[in-house]
Amino acid sequence: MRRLIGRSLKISAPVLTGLLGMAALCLAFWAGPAAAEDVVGAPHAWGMGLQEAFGPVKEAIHDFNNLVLWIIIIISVFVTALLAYCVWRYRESANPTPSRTSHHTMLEVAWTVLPVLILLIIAIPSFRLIYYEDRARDADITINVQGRQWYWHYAYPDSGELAFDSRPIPTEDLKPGDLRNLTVDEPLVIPVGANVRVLTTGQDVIHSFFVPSLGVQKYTIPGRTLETWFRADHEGTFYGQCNQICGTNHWFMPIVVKAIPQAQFQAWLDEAKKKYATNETAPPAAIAAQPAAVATTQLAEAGR
Ligand SMILES: [Cu+2]
Repeated sequence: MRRLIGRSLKISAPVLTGLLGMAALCLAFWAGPAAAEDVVGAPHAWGMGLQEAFGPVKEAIHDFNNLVLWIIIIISVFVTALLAYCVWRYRESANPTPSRTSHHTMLEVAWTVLPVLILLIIAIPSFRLIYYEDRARDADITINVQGRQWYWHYAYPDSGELAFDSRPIPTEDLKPGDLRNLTVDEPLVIPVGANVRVLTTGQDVIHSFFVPSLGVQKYTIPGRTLETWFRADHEGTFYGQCNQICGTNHWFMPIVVKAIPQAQFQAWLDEAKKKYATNETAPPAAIAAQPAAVATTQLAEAGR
């Protein structure tokens, strides 16, 4: 009996995890879908699941997430039911003389082989997704993304010297309708429906270019160039943030991607080439005013 109880207790931790997961899932369904908004690709209050997909990469991520979620649900339900049955069937009053069995070869082979098979079922689409995200096969446009402390620098190598900085807008300067902590002065503009190759580098420390609704996330590492890609299948505005701890202002490194029709994009390119012809930008006043704090942070990071 003790052995049986001990074995039951061993599987109670995953059960607890499963139950908590199911509770979170129920809450997510209860919270319901996002209200219709003018902007797309942004977080919203009480959002519990993944952000809505607006491109093929994010759709592939959703598919993989759903597959794993269903496997988790099935395992959680199975283990919970098995545990409940054992507790009821082998309670002391119903089973006063417990079995002394300590090994069961077939059972032990089964509970080793089955998890291996489940892991294989997860691994194959997982690797497929990693390679799908890895690089653009038929890129229509290339964009260089450089993470800097603490803003973004975008360059369009297909369009000569076109490059500009994208800096966050402080709360006090927001206009009506702007999203707090997510709005920038100069968004990254792309043509809708185009496969966008993204080449990332870091200027100072490691940042991460992350736009959840487009399914793009890549480290920006000093001295290295990494590749990924995305496509926006809908016109709109898609918000993201640096999601790699990169220093004092890490929390305030928003990303805005604007997808516009191809014809408008050409017009924007012509305008942008004139507008950003002199790409001289001063550091933001807020950062320039706190040199001591920044230096302390950099020292602390160097010590890590
Ligand atoms: Cu960063």
